[in-house]
This record gives sequence, C-alpha cells and structure tokens, in this order.
Amino acid sequence: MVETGFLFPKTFLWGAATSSHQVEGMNTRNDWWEWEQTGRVKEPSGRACEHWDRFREDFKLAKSLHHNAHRFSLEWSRVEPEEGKFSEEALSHYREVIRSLRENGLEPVVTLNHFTVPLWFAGQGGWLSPRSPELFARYVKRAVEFLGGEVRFWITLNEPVVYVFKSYLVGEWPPGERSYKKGFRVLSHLLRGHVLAYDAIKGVTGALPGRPVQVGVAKHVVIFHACSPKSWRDRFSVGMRNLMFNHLFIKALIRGRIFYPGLFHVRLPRARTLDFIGLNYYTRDFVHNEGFRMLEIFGDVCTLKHHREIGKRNSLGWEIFPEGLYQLVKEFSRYRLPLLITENGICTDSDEERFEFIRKHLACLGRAVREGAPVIGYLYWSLLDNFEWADGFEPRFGLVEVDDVTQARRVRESARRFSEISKTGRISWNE
Ligand code: IFM
Repeated sequence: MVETGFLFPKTFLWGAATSSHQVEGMNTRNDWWEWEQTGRVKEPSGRACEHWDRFREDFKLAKSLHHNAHRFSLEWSRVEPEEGKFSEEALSHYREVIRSLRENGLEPVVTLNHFTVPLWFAGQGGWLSPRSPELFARYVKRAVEFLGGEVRFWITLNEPVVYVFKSYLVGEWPPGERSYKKGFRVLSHLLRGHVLAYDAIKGVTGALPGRPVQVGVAKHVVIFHACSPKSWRDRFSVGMRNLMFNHLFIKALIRGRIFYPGLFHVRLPRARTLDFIGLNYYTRDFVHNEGFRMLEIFGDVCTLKHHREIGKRNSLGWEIFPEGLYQLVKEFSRYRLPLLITENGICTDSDEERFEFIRKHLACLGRAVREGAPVIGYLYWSLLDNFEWADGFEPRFGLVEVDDVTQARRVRESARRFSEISKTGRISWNE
C-alpha cells in the first residue's frame, strides 16, 4: 500500500513561540529599548503587541488552535530591574502567565534570555564582562526558585551565535560592536553562563517534587551550500560555517571544552549540560570562500548575488528551503538528545504561502521522525505578528494577525489549517 502521510506521536508538542521584547510592550529598562531611541531601527517596539496585558486572550486563541505547548521568554530587565533587586511583581506576573498556559492545556517552554539584557547589566559591559556568567546565573536561580515547580522545559539562551554575530561582529544590534576578539569573548561567556544556569536550574528544581526538568538552548541553524559545488575553497568555507555557526556551541556544551587552534578555545566548568537541543530553522545560505585569514575562512553569502537554484523567499529575502529541516534534524540526531523545533516560520503577506511553508516543513520533519529522529515537538514562529528587531513591525510572521493601531487579533486561515494538523497529528505527503 502506498503511504500517504505520517502520524506524529501522541506526545508530540505542537504550538508557537514568542519572546518578551517582541510582544510584551514597554520594556523600557533593557538595552534594546535604549538602542531603539537612538533611531538605529526602522521603528521602536513601543507597545509591541501589549501581550503583557493580553496574554490570557492570546493563550485562549492558541488553545482554540489545538496547540498543546507554548514558548515564551522572561524579560530579565523586568525580573531584575536593578542589579541584585528582584521584582516580586514581575515574577508574580510570569507565574500568572504560566498558570494561564496550564489552564489552557499549553505546556510552557520558558526561555530565560532572548537577546535583551537589563540596562544595568549592559552598563557593566554586558556579556563582555567576566562577571556576566555569574550575573546571569544569579537571575536564573531567582527566577527558577519562584517559578520552577511549574515548568518542565527551560531554555537558557536564545540563538547565542546569532546574538554574537549581530551584536559583536557586524554591530547591527546593541551594543553595536564590530570585533571578532570581543565576539569570541562573549561567546565563551555565553557558554559559561549556560553551564552555570544549568546547574542553578538543576540545583533548585532537584529539591522540588514533580516531573523531571529539561534544560536546553534554542540554537539557530542554517543550511549552508557552496556557491560553486566544484570549488574546494567554497566547500571549505561551508564546512567552517557549519561548524562555527551550527555545531560549535552544542559541541562545547556536550564535551565541556572546545579547542580549535588559532580560532577558539574554551574550557567549561563541566560537560553534558544539555537535556535537549532546541532548533530554530528558517533558511539556506549559499557560501563562497573569501580567503584564509580570520573571518575570511567563513566566506561570504552569494545567495542574493548570483545563485540560480534559489527558491522562493520570505519578505525579508530569506530563501524557503523545507528540505533543510530534514537535513538538519538528521544531522543533529547524532548528538543523541531529544530535539525540539523551537522556531520555524515565515514572514509574508501571503497567508496561502504561510500554510504552504508550514505544510512542507512538517512533511520534511515527519520524514525525519519516521526515520527515527528524536524530535519531541514543533513550535511555529510566531503566534503573533510582532516586533522583528531592526526590521520593526513590517515582517509578518504571525499565525494571528495583530492590528498595529487597535491591537485587535485576527486568526489567519493558515493558523486554522495548521490547527488541523496539530489536532490530528497527521501530515500528508502531498496535499
Ligand atoms: O524574530 C526572530 C526571533 O527573535 C529569533 N529567531 C528568528 C526570528 C525571526 O527573525
């Protein structure tokens, strides 16, 4: 009999993701807010989606769409607005958020840091400061002491390598640095911050009754292909990018140390501090080699310049390449840890295209799961149209449309069609 589709496991997590600064609104005490006031972004985040006040309404929508999980982040600058002073009010708010998720049958997946940092932390040098891992772990410990009994999935850091790239190598995000030396220093502090946070979470929750707590990171992954497949130089740069961008952070956390002569060396307090790996997948880049000196080895992207194979793109110009999800999930299966798709989504003005994107990616994911990949869930980015960092509110990623002026929510057709899949757990190969 010809197989027409695939049934995901009954325990599979289905849902969507958001992050504090992108949806809550009025996060006035973090580095991004300050950065926005200097006019270096298309528009400031302002009230964003007013999710701080409207989370109940938003979770009801998620429930009506047959989601059974939801990823969101705590805003560090609200929880610890001044160094060492924790806000009971903010922590209680997040407890309400988690309770509301549970009341709606949504498993909370909680990110502890999604790019933004408190102004006081930025003022001390941010992640460049040698104290940064300890400061991060102190905040994590307090947050988990308050909320730990109610959360099973913790994500310490969102896309640490993207953060280093945007904030410390190309200077597009705060603090606007352009230095690979600083970039590598921040990377090693983020790694250490994760390990200390992992220990803090395990230390606090080990004493609590209930289900085992799982700690991971949300790792942004990209499929890299050579601009000229015949060029060994291009293939070399593809390998370097894949290693540096996709794998290094994970390998370092699993092994507890990483040593690439002349490039990067870090020794962590200990090994094996990941219980699952979160994957954020969006696109493929074509790469060509630029030389063999520092940074040149990673090559440059020729996607926009001249490559012919390139398929459709989203409204930010990123190529849509569903097969990449299959390839990456297979590649990351080698770590023998559960994989959670913590982000996958499209910004587009065509809702038809959004559903096609979801359907094709889920078909690829289903194929990987059928072949034994240990994937435990899929969270679409994003539940709501929201603040897309330097690109402002124009890119529309949401399953739910948000009216900029009235803040009214409207469920998109793609969300309804995705909800049929999450309800039944079934994806057909060729609808
Ligand atoms: O909006 C971002 C999110 O904050 C991190 N991952 C990628 C998304 C789309 O760019």
